[in-house]
Amino acid sequence: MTPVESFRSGLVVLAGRPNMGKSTLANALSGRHLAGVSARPQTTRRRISAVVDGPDWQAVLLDLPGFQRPADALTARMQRTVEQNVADSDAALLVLSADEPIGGGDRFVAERLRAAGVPVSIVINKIDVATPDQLAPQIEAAAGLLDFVSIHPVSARTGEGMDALRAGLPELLVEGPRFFPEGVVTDQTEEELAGELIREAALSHLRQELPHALAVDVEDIEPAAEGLVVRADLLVEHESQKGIVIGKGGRLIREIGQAARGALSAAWGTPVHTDLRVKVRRKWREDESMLGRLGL
Ligand SMILES: Nc1nc2c(ncn2[C@@H]2O[C@H](COP(=O)(O)OP(=O)(O)O)[C@@H](O)[C@H]2O)c(=O)[nH]1
Ligand SMILES: [Mg+2]
Repeated sequence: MTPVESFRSGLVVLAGRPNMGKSTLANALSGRHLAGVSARPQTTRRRISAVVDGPDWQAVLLDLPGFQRPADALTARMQRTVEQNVADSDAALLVLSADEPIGGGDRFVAERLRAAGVPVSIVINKIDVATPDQLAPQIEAAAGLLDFVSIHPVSARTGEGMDALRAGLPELLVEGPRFFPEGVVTDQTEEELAGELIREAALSHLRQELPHALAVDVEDIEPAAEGLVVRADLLVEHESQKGIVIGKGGRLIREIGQAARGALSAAWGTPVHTDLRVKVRRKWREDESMLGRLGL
């Protein structure tokens, strides 16, 4: 008789500074657009699970906000989410960027992972924008950060190195059953995904200063004559910000809606309409009940 192959599984946190490409990696590895991606600060505010299935293993990637120093009730909650998920995880991917020097921020994250005592693989992302002579010293510096299982230079954008990264995931897992049934890719609700992709669309159209002040509150998702309609409020903190998000003659909010409809239609495989309103909610970032309502 052949022995029964054991199944391996685990919660694997994506840990790193902001803007290293953690959310891009979660999307690329799961093959789905689950997490908002942008070069703006605070793109990721909540934990998003992205399931990666192998023949005899399942890794649940936990995409998280980047490690940061709390500045208000919102960022305090975000950092708490990071710390809790690192503490509860089975393993971690420490995500670094190939084109930025490894520094104190990366060492801080590495130290937290070391203290958590979980196996860590290192991902050096964005190799598409690094020169060949940048990469070798970067790999050497990364290797000095902490004990690791493996190091993967990759580009989440072009896909280079991603097969090897995926193939290395089971090494980080432990013997155990699936967390999610086969075919399920996330625990995100449709409302949460809609909020995430609308915010991504908004961030890609907005300037540097606004991202911190912007939140998306999805009111409802209903069947339309064709496909679905998503009704959502874009919350900002000041009247002046409202004008910025709406844009001249409503141009910006229309562009945001168009980008969000494209992303949501692709995600759900059905036409999606959006009904977006911009509202002022002063100090929502300090309002614990509002943060609760927004799932933050
Ligand atoms: N050139 C390049 N850019 C990338 C790559 N992965 C992510 N990015 C970009 O880096 C920025 C931050 O990505 P994101 O996934 O939101 O980073 P996170 O904050 O770590 O989740 C975005 O502009 C991405 O498009 C990559 O492999 N190559
Ligand atoms: Mg992110």
